[in-house]
Amino acid sequence: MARYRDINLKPFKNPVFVSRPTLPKHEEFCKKSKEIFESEWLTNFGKQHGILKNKLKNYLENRNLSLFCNGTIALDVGIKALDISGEVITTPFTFAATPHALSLNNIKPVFCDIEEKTLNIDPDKIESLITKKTSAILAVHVFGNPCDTKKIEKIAKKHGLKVIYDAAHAFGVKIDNIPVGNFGDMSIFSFHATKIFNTAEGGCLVYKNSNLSEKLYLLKNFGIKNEDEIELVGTNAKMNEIQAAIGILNLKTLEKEIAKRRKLEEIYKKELSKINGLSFLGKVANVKYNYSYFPILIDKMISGLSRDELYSELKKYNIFARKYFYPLCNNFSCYKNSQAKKTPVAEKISKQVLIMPLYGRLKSADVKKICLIVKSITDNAEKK
Ligand code: T4K
Repeated sequence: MARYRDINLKPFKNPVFVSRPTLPKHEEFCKKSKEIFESEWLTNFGKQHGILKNKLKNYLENRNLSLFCNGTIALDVGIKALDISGEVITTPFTFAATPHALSLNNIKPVFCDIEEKTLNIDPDKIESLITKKTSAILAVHVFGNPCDTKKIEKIAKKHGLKVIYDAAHAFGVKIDNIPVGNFGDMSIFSFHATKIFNTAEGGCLVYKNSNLSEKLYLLKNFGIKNEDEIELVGTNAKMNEIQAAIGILNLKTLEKEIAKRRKLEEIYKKELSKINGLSFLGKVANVKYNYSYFPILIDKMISGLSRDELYSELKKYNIFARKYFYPLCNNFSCYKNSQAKKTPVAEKISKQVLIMPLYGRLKSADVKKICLIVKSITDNAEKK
């Protein structure tokens, strides 16, 4: 029943982006930055860095934690610290940073197909990709939906492989009440402006083996052991004091941000649930979600409308949804030999997925209006 096609909806006055950074109160930030200015200490493991590190250890319930200038460098350094080499099995349905961090370490990413239910790497398809050169599995908790850690780690144990989780989207997520970073050998988080918790740019690693602490420190600080000794080839991956200060302030409001997003997701689901050919991701039991993204899937065969058509129509209303993750990593020209055809589920999903705007400052009324616009676009498609 087409009921929405004739509604005259005006475009949003200002662009509605897929995400907007959570920001601390400006006065609070000014106070913090005054403290930093007065200390005349801007980076290289300063006071704010120390405070944030301790707060995050508590929040993530992990005593092994290292801060970084961004999530990509954290992953790069983590791969080096674990001495991973040869081939690593990973997902093609992720941001470019995931396979690039492997390639930049001369490791071949071997792309494994994904599960339709979670959009994460399909554990049942991992074993057939293991060769003599495989040294690790790099799984991604896509959109904050946790991977099947039990199955992945069972396979890893059987074959003597390391497990790294790219938890860039999963800060604040818990599985069976255990913070998501406590699985596998190591997890990376991104604190980019668009993430649920941000330090403008930034990231961290949490890891199982405490013996890695010194190596990680050296790898992220030029390999400098002391003024007389440079022990290894390291980079500059340190988080600075301004980044850390933003993190300290944003951590205070994180749970509120998550709660606001949960409410907005409920509105989206209620309003969009009856559209033919439009579906949402299922939730995994016993998971505390962080509501970092709101993905929808559009099946053109049923809705009469492709994801690309919906994406373009939304733009006319000043709504900038995003096609995460399209193109698939194994369709990038630099990974073309990896044959995306071997990952049919990922191939299909990458053409159907659309991430809708979701952030705490978005108003309920705006989400309702976005839903009305989606309904009118899909109604029009049905009419054709
Ligand atoms: N692993 C995974 C699975 C990842 O998704 C990512 C990053 C990483 C690793 C690497 O972590 P980092 O090295 O980034 O810490 C964005 C983010 O830049 C990227 O962090 C994120 N994933 C990816 C999924 O999304 P773009 O190219 O889409 O960003 P951009 O600039 O188009 O921003 C998206 C929207 O957000 C804009 O339309 C407007 C809004 N925005 C953006 C910024 C930067 C704001 O409102 N304010 C801002 O400051 O990659």
